[in-house]
Amino acid sequence: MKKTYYITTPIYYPSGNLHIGNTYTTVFCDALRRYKDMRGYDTYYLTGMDEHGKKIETVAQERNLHPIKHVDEIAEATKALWDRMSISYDDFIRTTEKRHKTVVQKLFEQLLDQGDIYLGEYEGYYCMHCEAFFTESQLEEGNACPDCERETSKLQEESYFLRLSKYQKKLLNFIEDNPDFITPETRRNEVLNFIRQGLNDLSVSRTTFDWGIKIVSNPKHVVYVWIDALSNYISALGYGTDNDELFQKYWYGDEVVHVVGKDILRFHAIYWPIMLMALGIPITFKLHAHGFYTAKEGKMSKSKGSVVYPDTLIERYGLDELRYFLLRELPYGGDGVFTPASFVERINYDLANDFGNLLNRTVSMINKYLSGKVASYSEASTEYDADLQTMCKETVATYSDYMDNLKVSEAIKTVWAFISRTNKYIDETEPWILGKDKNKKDELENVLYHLAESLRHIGVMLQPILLDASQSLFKQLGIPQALRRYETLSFGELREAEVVRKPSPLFPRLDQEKEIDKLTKHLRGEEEEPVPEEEDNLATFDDFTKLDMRVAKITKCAPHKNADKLLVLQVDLGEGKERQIVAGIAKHYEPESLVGKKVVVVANLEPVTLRGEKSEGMLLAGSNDDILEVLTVDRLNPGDSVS
Ligand code: ME8
Repeated sequence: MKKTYYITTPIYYPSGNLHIGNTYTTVFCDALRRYKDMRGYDTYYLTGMDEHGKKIETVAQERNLHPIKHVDEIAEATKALWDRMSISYDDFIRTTEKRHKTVVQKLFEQLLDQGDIYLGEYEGYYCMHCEAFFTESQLEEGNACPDCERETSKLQEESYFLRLSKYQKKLLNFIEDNPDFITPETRRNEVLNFIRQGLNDLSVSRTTFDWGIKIVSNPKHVVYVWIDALSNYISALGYGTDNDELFQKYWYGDEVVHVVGKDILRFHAIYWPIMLMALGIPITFKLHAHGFYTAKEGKMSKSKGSVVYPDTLIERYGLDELRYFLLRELPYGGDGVFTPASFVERINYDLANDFGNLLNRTVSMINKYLSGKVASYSEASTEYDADLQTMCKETVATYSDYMDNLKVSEAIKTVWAFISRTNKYIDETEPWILGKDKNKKDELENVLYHLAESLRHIGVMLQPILLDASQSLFKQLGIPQALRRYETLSFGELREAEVVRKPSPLFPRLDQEKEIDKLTKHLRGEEEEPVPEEEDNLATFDDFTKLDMRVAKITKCAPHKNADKLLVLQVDLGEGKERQIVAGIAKHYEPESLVGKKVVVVANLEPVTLRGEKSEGMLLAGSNDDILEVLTVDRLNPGDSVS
């Protein structure tokens, strides 16, 4: 029987589009899940959305939508994002689903009946963002929330409480007896210190708003959003229902891992275990809290325009490039910084130069010197061979150890050290010199075999990280399916292979300066700057005819959710399918006033994503110091050409 592995991400708040922070956790869990699959585990990956609470209700109100409409939209967009990112989740739980609500209501009543939850009164300061109460002494200056530094408001209300104090000792003992329950160790110590200061009972219901799960025995209360949210890890498995097979299999299985960011450690390390203890459910999970991605200037902030969204990065640079960066740049236990320069440099140095070039050179040389065929294995004959083989073996062991211990960045670094070693092997063995001497054919075969076999190992180890590149490597080297499996990682397993005639670069090199500049501007929400006009910078007739300008009818138009200056338009170009265009004209037009207008569009511009919205074309407009006017036409029809 296979061992089981159940891994979860936090369920994210649908307060806006997800950024690279949430993306990191999701990709991190995806890589671990794929790794465990490769190691022969029976795996289950859960993610989802945390859709209740005052904060979500407020965001929906601001958008003039019923909360359910708002969360439906974001949940769909999130699933679409995960699909685009090939996230291998098995279930996407939403806390507004009936299957979840029923479980939460049931467990709340159970805790109430048992006396672990009781009715009392709360007086304190409430932070809407964190959905948490604080006492006056806990507040920062200006009555600010100690967690997020936003302003809190004073509240007094009837509330249910969970008896944390009753379980304090038991929890402390549990954490002390299970040194690997919380990782990294620094986080574990934080939790221990916090508990040792003493736990106050936790307010677990709210009466000041509606958007939540009602308490069955007293429906003027809704369940506190964290009690609601934490329960997802078992409600999704069917806990407490007639169909709890998944719960029996995975919760009581071999490994259960909750991955969270450091911001929500306390909820998972204190409230969740205490809820489980009170419910009589064993704490089978391990908790891993990772660090945060920040911008260069510090915390990513919407108002400063430093929040990075994954969409453009994937579209312009590729999924593997983003996965690699995210997983590599955040060290175990630490934080990471996203800057356009570090992102572009990682692509060029690590992916294109070190890794991509190694494959490219190897395939080219096997074609040039051995007519495309990798010869069968012969024993290590030089010290270089021996050294490479030893390092290959050690790399597999270290990589596996790191992955087993959730040290994904460290695992990747280990593989890259081996990539560097393999590149060095080419310099040491100089196959181009061996190729000139007919008597050195055996030696040359041996060298190229060593390169191909090393690359096979690299490809297998990178399968959970680089989804397309690892498969392309196998294809280009002609590695059969059977030898792409982890169990075959032993130097010499590769017998023979036929490489492709023409290697294709795994990662195209980027024009570094240009891309850093482009990305920086994009993140700031600035449109591409026009090329400065110079006197001798005349456009040729050919330049002009390259532009495909057409009439388009605007069918819909709305403000861009993440940028004040932009409007998002749907246009009909007579293509049978509408296109979306993002235009920087929000200061000059009310969105509705444009609907129905026939405008001129450059239809063959390279598509771009502006603040998360795809734009497939450009509107023509004229301007002077006072006005900006979109060019419109009268008698022409959508699709008619303009020249
Ligand atoms: O806290 N760097 O949801 P949330 C890395 N609904 N990871 C980051 C990050 C950053 N800058 N920003 C966010 C909630 N994250 C609750 C969870 S679970 C029962 C309920 C990731 O949308 C990280 O995993 O605020 C963090 O813990 C999570 O997103 C918070 O997501």
